[in-house]
Amino acid sequence: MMTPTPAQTPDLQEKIAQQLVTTVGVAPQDATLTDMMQAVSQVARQQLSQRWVSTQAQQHSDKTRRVVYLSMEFLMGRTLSNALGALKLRGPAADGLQHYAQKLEDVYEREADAALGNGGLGRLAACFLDSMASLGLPSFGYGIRYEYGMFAQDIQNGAQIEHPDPWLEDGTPWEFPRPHITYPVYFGGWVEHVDGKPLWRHAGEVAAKAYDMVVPGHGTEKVSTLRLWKATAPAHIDLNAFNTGDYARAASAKNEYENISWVLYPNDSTPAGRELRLKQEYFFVAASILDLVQRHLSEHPSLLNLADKVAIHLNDTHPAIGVAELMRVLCDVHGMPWDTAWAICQKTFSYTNHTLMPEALETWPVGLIQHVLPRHLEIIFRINKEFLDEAAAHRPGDNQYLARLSLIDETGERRVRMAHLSIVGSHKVNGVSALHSDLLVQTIFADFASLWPQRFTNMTNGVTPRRWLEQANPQLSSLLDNTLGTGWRANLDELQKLREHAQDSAFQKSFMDVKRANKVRLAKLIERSTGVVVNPDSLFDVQVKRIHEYKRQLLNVLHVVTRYQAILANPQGPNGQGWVPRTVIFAGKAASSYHTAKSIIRLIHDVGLVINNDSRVADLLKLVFIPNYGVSVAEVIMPGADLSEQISTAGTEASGTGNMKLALNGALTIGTDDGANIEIRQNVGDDNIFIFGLKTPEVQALRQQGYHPMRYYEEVPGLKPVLDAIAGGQFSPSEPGRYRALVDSLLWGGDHYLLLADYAAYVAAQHKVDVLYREPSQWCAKAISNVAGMGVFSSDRTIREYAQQIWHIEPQK
Ligand code: 26Q
Repeated sequence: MMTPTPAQTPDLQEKIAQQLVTTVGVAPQDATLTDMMQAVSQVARQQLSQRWVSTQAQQHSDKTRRVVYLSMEFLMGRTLSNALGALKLRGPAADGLQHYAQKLEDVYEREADAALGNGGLGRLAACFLDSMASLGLPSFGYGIRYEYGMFAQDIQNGAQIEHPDPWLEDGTPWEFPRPHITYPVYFGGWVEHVDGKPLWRHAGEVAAKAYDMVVPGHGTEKVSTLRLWKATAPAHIDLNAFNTGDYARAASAKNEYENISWVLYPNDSTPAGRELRLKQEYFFVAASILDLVQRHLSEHPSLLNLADKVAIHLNDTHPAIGVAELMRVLCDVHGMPWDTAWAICQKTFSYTNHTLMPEALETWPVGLIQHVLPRHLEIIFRINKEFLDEAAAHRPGDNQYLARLSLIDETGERRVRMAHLSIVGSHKVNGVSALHSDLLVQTIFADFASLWPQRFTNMTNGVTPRRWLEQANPQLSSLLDNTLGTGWRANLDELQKLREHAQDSAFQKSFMDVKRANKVRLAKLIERSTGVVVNPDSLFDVQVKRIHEYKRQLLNVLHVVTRYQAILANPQGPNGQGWVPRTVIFAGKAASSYHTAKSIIRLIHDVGLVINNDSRVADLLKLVFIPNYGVSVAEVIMPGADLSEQISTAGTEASGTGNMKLALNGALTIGTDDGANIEIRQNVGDDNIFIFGLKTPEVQALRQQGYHPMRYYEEVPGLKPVLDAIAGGQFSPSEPGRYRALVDSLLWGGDHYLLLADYAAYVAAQHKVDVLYREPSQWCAKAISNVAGMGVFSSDRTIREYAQQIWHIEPQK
């Protein structure tokens, strides 16, 4: 049994010097911050390597049951600080660097983010890896080693410009190439049936090469592995090209193979139905399944006990083709009878759904699958036939019912429904918050849920307290250490004990000092990235997330303009008490092809330009947009927020996880009755959160009875002048019509996300926020109560639930 031993520390300075000379190739006195980052990373990497080798060796000799987490996205962010934290080397590394007159924080900054994901789903996968490692769960994450991650967002004249993200350009200290772990992945061609046996005559092949990243556990010497696949030309193909001496052709052929893992699709929520995306999905799933099958066969004589030894989890439907691929491997390659293979498949797979929005549900044209994966299409058809035969026994003759259940959508161009394939192929299906899981069962998956009620369950999301509290907020962490002890890192429920301190004025003072320092840090980031100087004593009102109509950043802007107009109309403030100074902070990326989202970004900038330069408003209101939101930017924003905006139309945000990070760092939530906001309210208490607006059944009822946004425009006090100002060009004088279409989409386009219906309740809730903020001690007590209630939102709790209820995996001793 391994016990955590403090890593050797006294000679860290020397180890850094050694790495500078031997690995980085510079003299210590000449080392730049980037050189230092590389050297310190090498020191950490070596120690993690040792933990890795022993974790793997033990799992191999125990033939332990493992979980395989398949995800197209892992939004890892930076690694160095997390690695040092797990090794308990932050202090020694900081001391070591002092000898070179360099600060560890500045060294961290030289590392590029590994931004291999879009948003919530990708960051959730990264938090899950941290928790799996920290709980000592035998686990593998599998994904794609994108050469280019999430695009970098630049703002020019208020508009979003996308730049590529060449995060690997200067190499990364954190990957371990495994040149010997390479598998062929085949595409295209046709299927012949010879003596009743299918033979896939594929037309194309690429090689999948493994690159591993070590995932350190905290408070344990256990580690986990993230294995990412890079697409390359198969060795034999390369050879042929070189033999002909045609180097130019060889180079261009190389690109054709490598394009599969070239770039992350930057679409959040709306699937891009492109052939390359389908190839990406199959590419990484096929390689991962070959890898886990070969690992299984190195430990066991046959695949018959596969389901006892591995749990495969599908992070949304993006890896759903894995269901057909495992059937192909078991039946076609290993000669297993169909029924035996199908039973193994269903016992092995489980699936998480992350969205209810119909346009976000992944489907692929039958013709495209036929073209790229002809054998898989046959397998999908057989799965479908056997499934529909079984379903027909429940409701004989009900063809509409069968059409709704079918894996194939026959309305219009025939398409494969990847969610249906995932449900049928899995033994458990879960949503990501209580509300979302209930809605899945009541709406989009209702037919499946009545067929198989036991299959559907909830796993409320969580976030890792190591990155989102210990690492992002060192000052709050040390206050917690001094008040509660250090156990909260591994057992976040210990935060409950903070409740006793919520009213304690000495503790309040320390808590407010921490918040104030974090706001100063955030204010510096704002000035550096936007040029706008903001007042750290103003209320920091934060909405950070992907830009999407359902998340209603535009509703937030409507409130800002409302406040702007009210300040001008009444400088003395409501009741003559003056205005509570506010800084409204946005950040987030828009999918490059999402016009409306981009227009909202531009509107935020245009409104900000007017308000921030209006001397009548002075310090009472500022509006900023922090560019290039990502994990590292979030680590600065979360600790500096006072107010967390979670204002999606009820029933649309599956869970949210930013809401958890913000509350954990002492922000109060203003939000709708949606996703995990509901559970946050239950855990922090009704009095410590601002919930407003229509609830999900009310949204459904309003839409049903006929929603008329124009009525709200005419009747709700204050709304008309706000919309008129935006639509009339007050914030875009050089192009007065710039936001006409945006406003028309509300007034004439049906206001699909019901902004106008919730506007009055939102403005009223914002007024309550002001009233409370005038009472710093009351505000602070509620902020403390928020932190105290967040224990349940640790991803450790989430992963324990998955491990016990879905994967049946025990922590390794
Ligand atoms: C699919 C096909 C082709 C191209 C792109 C995609 C694609 C990519 C990313 C579809 C969806 C996504 C991302 C979805 C996502 O992040 N959903 C969020 O998941 C979080 C974690 O569960 C929840 O907290 C959020 O509520 C949910 O919006």
